Amino acid sequence: PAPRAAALASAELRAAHPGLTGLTVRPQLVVDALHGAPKLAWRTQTAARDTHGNPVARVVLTDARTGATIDAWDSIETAAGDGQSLYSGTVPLETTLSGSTYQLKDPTRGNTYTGDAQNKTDLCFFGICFVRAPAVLFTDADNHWGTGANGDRATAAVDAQYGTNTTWDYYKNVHGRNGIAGDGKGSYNRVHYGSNYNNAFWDDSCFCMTYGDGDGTTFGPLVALDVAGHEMSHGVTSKTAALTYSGESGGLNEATSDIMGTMVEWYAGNSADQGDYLIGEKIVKPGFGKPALRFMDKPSTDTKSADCWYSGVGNLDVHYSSGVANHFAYLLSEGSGAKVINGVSYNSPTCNGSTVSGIGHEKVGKIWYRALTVYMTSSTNYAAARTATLNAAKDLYGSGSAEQNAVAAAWSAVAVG
Ligand code: ASN
Ligand code: ZN
Ligand code: CA
Repeated sequence: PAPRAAALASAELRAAHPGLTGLTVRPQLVVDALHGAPKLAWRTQTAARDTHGNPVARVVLTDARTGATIDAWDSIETAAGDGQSLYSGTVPLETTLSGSTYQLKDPTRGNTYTGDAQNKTDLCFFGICFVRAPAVLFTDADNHWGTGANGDRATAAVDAQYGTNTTWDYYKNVHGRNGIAGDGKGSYNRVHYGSNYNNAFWDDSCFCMTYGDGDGTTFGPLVALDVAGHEMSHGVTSKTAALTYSGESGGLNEATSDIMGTMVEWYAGNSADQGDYLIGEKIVKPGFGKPALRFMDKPSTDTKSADCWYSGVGNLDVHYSSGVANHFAYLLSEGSGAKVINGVSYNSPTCNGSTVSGIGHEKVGKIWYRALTVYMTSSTNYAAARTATLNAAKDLYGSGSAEQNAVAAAWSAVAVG
């Protein structure tokens, strides 16, 4: 009977997702012709939310006469859509179908979603927020999002959601990390924060990403892939090494975000935003006066960042003391000297007159991630970062390996060690 089928199906969902809430159960009498001779069966649809708030759902098919389970399968209503982004072309999006409306929320990536901050701002003092700009979930009738232009408020949302998806995939597929916190739970994005707001930031307290639209003269909307990867990597750092955001550890915190944001951009393999060693090349406008925010091959190109370590480099703003590690990461990836990659010209000097050769950005991402998550701590400075990455390279490629030797040479080339 129906109640028995319903009880069985609910028990299955509860067993798979302990602590679920908002359970709904809907048994339907059907003729099952797919499992042997046609017979009367209960097709029971269950749905609920898990402890993270993610939707979970399962269908259980039971024999109406005997009550035996015939078949069962998970059945979350994920929909495959697409979006026209501002910077990354047309991109695939996994969304949630709720009733007849699509939501910009991805059940396959921990329910990451994107909302509209409606040009409002947070009001916070010393990290405590009294007012928060909203994140009004984007919805759509046909699951084709944005237009590729700013006139549609969903366009920036497409970039933000794509950036979160790509960052999620990079950490998961390359490093086996399940989400920013490693707990399978998605974060969320707010776009159109404030007005003419020339920044983007990660906030640990909401575990969320926020993007301004830029003033249109120095910056466009700050929703590019490397910016997304940069900001969300601040979340990864806060959950792992927790590098203190001042002094040399602060520079390493910033560099971690630049390095991993760059790895996300390379990982995406998107022809509209190809991999490079520049930060923010998509968001800068002519009024900024430079082709990117930061330049990893030669950080001093921005006129503020350090190329080489020196005693006191930790007194610089963290976005400039990061230069030493960004330079290290470029040299370790591509080597010193002049090089053109994907149409971008680089020319990376060394601080000790050496010539170094690179091992490729993929290995650098692996070494840095392992150093960050296994060896670095809140007080790691440049000397300790050298040791951390040497240990990571030893774990990954062996003691005395070419990779470990390259790590040593690249640090020496930026005057660390
Ligand atoms: N976009 C900046 C950053 O990630 C925001 C900040 O100043 N923390 O570094
Ligand atoms: Zn940052
Ligand atoms: Ca870039």
